[in-house]
Amino acid sequence: MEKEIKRNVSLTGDIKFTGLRLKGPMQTSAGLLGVRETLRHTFKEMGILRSMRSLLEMNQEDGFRCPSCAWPVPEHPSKIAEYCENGAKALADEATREHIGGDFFAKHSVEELSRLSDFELNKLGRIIEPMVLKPNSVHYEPITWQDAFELISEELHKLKKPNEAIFYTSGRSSNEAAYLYGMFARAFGTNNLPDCSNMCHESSGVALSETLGIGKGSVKLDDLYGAEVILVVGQNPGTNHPRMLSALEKCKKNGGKIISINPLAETGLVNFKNPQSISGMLGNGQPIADVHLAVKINEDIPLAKLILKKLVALDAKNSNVLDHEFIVEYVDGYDDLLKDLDRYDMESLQKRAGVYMRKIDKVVELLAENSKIVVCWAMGITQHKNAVESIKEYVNILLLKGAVGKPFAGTCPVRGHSNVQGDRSVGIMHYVSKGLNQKIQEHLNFDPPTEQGYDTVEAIKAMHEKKAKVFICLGGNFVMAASDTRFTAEALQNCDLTVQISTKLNRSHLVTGKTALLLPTFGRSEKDEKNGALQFLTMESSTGKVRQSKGLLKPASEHIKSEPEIIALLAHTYFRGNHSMDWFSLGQDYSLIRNLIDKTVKGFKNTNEQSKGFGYYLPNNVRERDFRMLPNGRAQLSITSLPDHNLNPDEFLLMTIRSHDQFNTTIYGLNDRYRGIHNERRVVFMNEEDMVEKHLTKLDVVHLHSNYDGIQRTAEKFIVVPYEIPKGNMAAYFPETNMLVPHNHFADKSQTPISKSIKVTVEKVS
Ligand SMILES: Nc1nc2c(c(=O)[nH]1)N[C@H]1C(S)=C(S)[C@@H](COP(=O)(O)OP(=O)(O)OC[C@H]3O[C@@H](n4cnc5c(=O)[nH]c(N)nc54)[C@H](O)[C@@H]3O)O[C@H]1N2
Ligand SMILES: Nc1nc2c(c(=O)[nH]1)N[C@H]1C(S)=C(S)[C@@H](COP(=O)(O)OP(=O)(O)OC[C@H]3O[C@@H](n4cnc5c(=O)[nH]c(N)nc54)[C@H](O)[C@@H]3O)O[C@H]1N2
Ligand SMILES: [Mo]
Repeated sequence: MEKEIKRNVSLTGDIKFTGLRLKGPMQTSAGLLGVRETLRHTFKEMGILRSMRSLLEMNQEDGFRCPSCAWPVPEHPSKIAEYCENGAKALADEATREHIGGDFFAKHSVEELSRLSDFELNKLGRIIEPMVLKPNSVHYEPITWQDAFELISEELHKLKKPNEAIFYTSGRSSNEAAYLYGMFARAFGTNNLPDCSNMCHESSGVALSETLGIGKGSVKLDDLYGAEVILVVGQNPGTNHPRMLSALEKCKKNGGKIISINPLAETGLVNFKNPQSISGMLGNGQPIADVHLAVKINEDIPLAKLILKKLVALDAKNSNVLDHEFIVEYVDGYDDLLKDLDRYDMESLQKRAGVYMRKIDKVVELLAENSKIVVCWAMGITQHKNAVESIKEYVNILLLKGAVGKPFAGTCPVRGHSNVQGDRSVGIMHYVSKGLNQKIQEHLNFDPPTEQGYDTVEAIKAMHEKKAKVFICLGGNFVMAASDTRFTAEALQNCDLTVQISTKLNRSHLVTGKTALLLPTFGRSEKDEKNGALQFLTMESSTGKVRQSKGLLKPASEHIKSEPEIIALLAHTYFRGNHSMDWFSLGQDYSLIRNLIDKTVKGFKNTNEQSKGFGYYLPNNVRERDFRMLPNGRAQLSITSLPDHNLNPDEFLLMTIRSHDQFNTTIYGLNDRYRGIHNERRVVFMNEEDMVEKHLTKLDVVHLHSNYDGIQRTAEKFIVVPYEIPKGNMAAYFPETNMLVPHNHFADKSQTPISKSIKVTVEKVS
């Protein structure tokens, strides 16, 4: 038995300031500056020729899908630039020429590496050979692939129950890899399949399933082009879904109106210069939002109730404001909703929302006069205690307007990771789907488990309590992405084995179980050839379209493997040929995986052929106004309650948001250009009146504390930046602030951590 040591690893890296320069928020997004930034990042990381070749293939018919967000690609993509600045940064990040392997890890211990910041860790480059961290060591050392698979198999065989293993997925994965992974977990005997959706759009899945019968959005890209009104709620598309701005611009050109609902006036929504057109690059740009409602953090429910009340009042005068025909034919709960709305008075709702009445009236007018309405939303809505109810309120608006299941109208939860929706579709979920289980029995010939597994927060708790001992991650940076960094770190360190299938180094490779494995894999832009045949992968966009993706770059090293092959070989080693599925062959020819997906997953059909070109749409009941999967066969209006924050007088609500130079926990750079922040991430945005009350001045340094259930959590050292943000609200970047999010406080029903409304106090550092 090897002696076990306790490793002294840092969860933050050495905390240091990097030299903040404040320039004030920008008025315009994208444009020439966006193009310049794109080229600067890619040339530096990838070299000029490789950059130009790959950028021209990104999102094109026969190319690879952008590894950044899940925004769909138009049928006729722009030949110049069907990518955005941040997509190009994602590409540069994975296709970097910096590499690390055995020599590097022999020189640097995990303890030493952990003192680097997340930005510095990511810069080290691609991991190019499998590595193991043994229980008695602080240095990773090379391991052969076969030994790595044997080690995992052995640990899995040692477990008393299959539920002691957990299989996490980040939404970067392909349908093929995710399917194999989900099926391996089930064949092994567990539904412990938490994924990044649990921290992301789980609330949307729950709210939409309960109201409309499917946990996905209903609109297609063309619906946005022709919509009369689009609400963009709790989302920052200029940074996180930049190609969406082209769709919003198109909508406006067709006469549509855009309403932004957000505590911050995010730059992308204020003005946008389309990099796909010459006039866009050189002209003055296009204002995107016609109305901006600066709602207070997590006061969307009072705001939506106020809008609903006003629409109902207008309808009482002029009965064609609501779509009564649609309501009578398809909707449940109309009378109850009206009765409930009567309980609230308009003035107190407005006060809570913190938005001027005349602006709300402008929005109500637009909604009253039009019926082709789309609501888009993202993390500003999904990461609160009452996230599910907030989404349901916006669905109420759509249902009363009949703006569901017809062209140019519907729901648009804007997904995050580029294939998070596809991973879910093909079976990455902790709950049990009876339909899928039946198909597994029928076509894969094994009995899948029937007991629900752990989601993300339950997984952390189980590892903390030592009920789970093996933790495998298909992508992601779990320790930094999850809430309550310290608690999550303890949970991981309690495991016997943690396995990370990754492209680049991150803190989850340093904060590990007793034994840790690092299995390096291909990025999406890399060419995947097996036995002389070029393989492709498939992904599903935010609007439910399945499309193929073919990499073109030479892989970072000959010693790395693709995700499907890694999973297939692991399963092959674990079962030793003693299983109904031919795991080995599946990892060699992905068309075989797609055949199984077609046979077992609802909606997938002839994917090998249909995914070619621009792909095919999966069926979606809402598009057909088919609500038969709901209890009464009807869409459901919802009655919600007002959020109760129960703030102490000295507490603020803090939202943890993304800067322009990051992809989740991957930090590309230190600027948040649109918000005027340069060369620093440790900033906290505050309302100037709040600063006066707290005796704080610009550039003061503060600690942030949260206090839940008597436990004080602290994130140290943030520079105060005065900003236009509602009074009582603050913003700071994640993952630096994840320390503050209590692991046991999450959204009702969806269990998504409350990353956008954390109660905090500020303490000035003397
Ligand atoms: N470049 C880049 N692209 C990305 C990502 C990335 O990190 N970088 N991440 C990907 C992923 S996984 C995801 S999930 C998406 C995330 O995309 P977003 O959801 O746009 O990301 P956040 O930065 O979390 O932004 C949340 C927005 O909600 C607003 N907000 C916060 N609280 C509230 C509220 O209570 N009400 C309302 N109405 N608004 C609120 C904030 O001001 C902010 O504008 O982006 C994806 N795309
Ligand atoms: N406070 C706070 N916390 C949050 C959020 C928030 O808004 N606020 N947002 C939440 C959300 S929406 C999400 S989705 C999660 C994100 O959580 P995760 O999905 O866990 O995190 P990522 O940062 O996307 O993971 C990045 C790592 O994935 C690996 N990687 C990159 N590309 C590939 C690939 O192609 N294959 C494989 N196998 N690995 C790859 C790299 O090693 C990289 O370091 O974070 C959540 N956490
Ligand atoms: Mo996400």
